[in-house]
Amino acid sequence: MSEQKRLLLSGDEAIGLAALHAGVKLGAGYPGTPSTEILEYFAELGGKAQWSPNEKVALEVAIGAAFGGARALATMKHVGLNVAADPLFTVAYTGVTAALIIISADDPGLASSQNEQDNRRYAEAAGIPMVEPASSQEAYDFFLAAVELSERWHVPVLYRITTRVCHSKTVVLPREPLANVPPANYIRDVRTRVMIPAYARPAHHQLRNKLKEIAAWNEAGVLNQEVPGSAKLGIITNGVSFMHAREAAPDASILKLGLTYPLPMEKIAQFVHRVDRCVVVEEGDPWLADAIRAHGLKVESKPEMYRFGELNVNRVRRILNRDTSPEPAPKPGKPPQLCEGCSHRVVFEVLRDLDCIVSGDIGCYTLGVLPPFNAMDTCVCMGASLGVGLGLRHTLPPDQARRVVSVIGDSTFVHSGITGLVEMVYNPPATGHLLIILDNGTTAMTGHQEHAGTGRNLLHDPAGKVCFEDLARSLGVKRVHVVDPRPGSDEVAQLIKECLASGEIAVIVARRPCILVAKQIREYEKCGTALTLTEA
Ligand SMILES: Cc1ncc(C[n+]2csc(CCOP(=O)(O)OP(=O)(O)O)c2C)c(N)n1
Ligand code: SF4
Repeated sequence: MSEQKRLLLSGDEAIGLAALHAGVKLGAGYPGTPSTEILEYFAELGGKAQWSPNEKVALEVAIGAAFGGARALATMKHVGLNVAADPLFTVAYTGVTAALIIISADDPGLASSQNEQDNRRYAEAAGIPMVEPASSQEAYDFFLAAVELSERWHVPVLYRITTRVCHSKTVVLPREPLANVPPANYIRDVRTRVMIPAYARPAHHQLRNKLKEIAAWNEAGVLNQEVPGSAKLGIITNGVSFMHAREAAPDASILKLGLTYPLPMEKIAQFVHRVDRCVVVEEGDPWLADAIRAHGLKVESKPEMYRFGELNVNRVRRILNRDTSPEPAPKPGKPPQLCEGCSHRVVFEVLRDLDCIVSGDIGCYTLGVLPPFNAMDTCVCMGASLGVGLGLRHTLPPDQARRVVSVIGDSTFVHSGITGLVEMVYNPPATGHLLIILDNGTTAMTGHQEHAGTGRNLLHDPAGKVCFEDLARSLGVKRVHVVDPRPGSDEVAQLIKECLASGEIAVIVARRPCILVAKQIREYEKCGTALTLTEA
């Protein structure tokens, strides 16, 4: 391998490059930290990539491509897999023709998420093989291996990465692009692709048989690594925890697992029996430790306090020393704030001043919960502002119900707010309801990605555009307003008051570009995109 080929890449970039070298024909995803850069980099390199309205649609698009014989990639953050869980469980049964790699980028420590769920459980629950790299080089190499695994057994592969792997930059030596890229070609196979019960029952048996074969293959698997060391201490680990473990216990014997579902239990048993003490070092849930113990093997799991947050070298040392003394509190950081001049500010000032009960959603605007606004009462998951707001409206005493407002960002509305709007039309509360869509023309929170409401695609070129006000009207909402939330104007306050007093269902689209990309949006508009965004 020549020196020129050494690249300094983040794990996300390494996956984007590997996808290109693996001949992935289509990558679909929805932005979410820490996964977002994968598709952006893949597209930058010339791969065909697109943002879908949400993760479920992204996975379905990727499934379609893989059914048709084209290698496909679906990317999302960990909570995105909850949205995509319905197709996930059934594509395990249908299998695929060409490789399907599903990226789950988990966020232990909640650097930028609403929970720190451990998606390794999805692999087991759905019966999908899972691969976990520990570095950028592995992110690259394991992706190519995952493509081969996927096509050998015709199964989708869950590719689980975590924040540190996604965002740390390390050296990558790329290989030559894979030569055997299959051409897309549809071959009818109704029994394996149409999951009516008569076909799904045998498909489940087939899946379990495939998993047995993959487990057997994993015993000698190339994705696992043994680091020889002292027999006094053995460590079983996965992902980035491997790096911490090596530094924390340089003399220990280590078994690092790369294909973590289905597990190579014989290999693990041999390792456990070879060492005096065996500790499982893993971030998040004690998933690996529980799985190993379920086979009657004696391993130590970390104390419960290390289930929370990311691991690091020091925390791994503490785990190995069975140290459960309180950890030093992290230094208090500066609380995040909406940018000066942010278009969301005006709306939250009004909601605060009118003492509304605000059913909120996820995006930059979630910061409306903090001072000086203190104007958000609930925030559960993407799209929940509508449903939760409607539930409050239906059941609160009328004087309180009339103060309930649902607030959602434009990208989030496209993601999972539209069905909530349908619910508002279908089951309108007796006091009516008000939805405010904060349309700043971008997905600001995850780094300003495009979405179906901006009229531009992932590369910011002109694309189809969903018009929110037309959509609301077409669904039957009579009271639909578009307003520019200009600082200093009382138009927003007047409209909100009017809608709340009407007792009808209403939608206000508060449209003003995110100040950080307003200039860029104007540039895109000049290049031919038909936009209706108000100039900042
Ligand atoms: C299921 C899920 N997918 C992705 C994310 C990551 N994420 C959080 S908010 C958000 C969208 C924010 O965009 P928008 O609603 O337009 O609000 P803005 O940040 O622009 O104010 C995304 C993609 C998430 N939290 N949950
Ligand atoms: S990035 Fe844009 S949307 Fe987010 S706080 Fe700043 S101005 Fe507001």
